[in-house]
Amino acid sequence: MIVSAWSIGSCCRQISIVLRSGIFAVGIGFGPALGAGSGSLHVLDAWVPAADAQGLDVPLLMTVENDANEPDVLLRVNCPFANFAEKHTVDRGEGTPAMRAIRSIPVPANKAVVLKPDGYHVMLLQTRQALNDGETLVCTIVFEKAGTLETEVHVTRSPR
Ligand SMILES: [Cu+2]
Repeated sequence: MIVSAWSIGSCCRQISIVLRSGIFAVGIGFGPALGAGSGSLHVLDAWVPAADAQGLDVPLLMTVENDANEPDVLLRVNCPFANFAEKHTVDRGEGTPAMRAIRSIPVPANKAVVLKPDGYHVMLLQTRQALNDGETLVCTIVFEKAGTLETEVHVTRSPR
C-alpha cells in the first residue's frame, strides 16, 4: 500500500512537469483527481503519520510547488478527520527549537516549499479518527491567490 501511495506522489510530479512543458491536455485531465492543484500552484506528496488512536495532534506534510511569477500564501487547511488545523513555524534560539503558530505560510514565486516538522508545517489538532497506514484521505487547502485546492493525503507509517 505504501508503495502505491508514493507512486501516486511521483505521478503528480510527472504531471506537473508535463504542465510546465506546455502539454496542457494531459495535465488538466489528471491534475484535479490527484490533488495536484490547478494553474501554476501544486500540492504534492501530502501525507500524515499513521496513528492508532483519535484525539491526537499530527503534522500534515507536503510540498507546495509554485510555478507562478508571483508569491502566494497558504492561508487555511481543512481536513475532515481533524477538528482544527494550525500553521506552524519552528523557532531556533538559544534553547531547544520550539514550534509556534503563525497566520500563514509563505510560498515564494517560482519555488517549491517543502513542509517539514523542523520548518514550516501544518499541524492537525484533535484527530477525529484513527489514521490507518496505507489509507488515503482528502484535505482542502486555501491559498490567497491560487484559491482552494483539494488534495489527497496519504497515511503512512514510514515516510521516505
Ligand atoms: Cu507544529
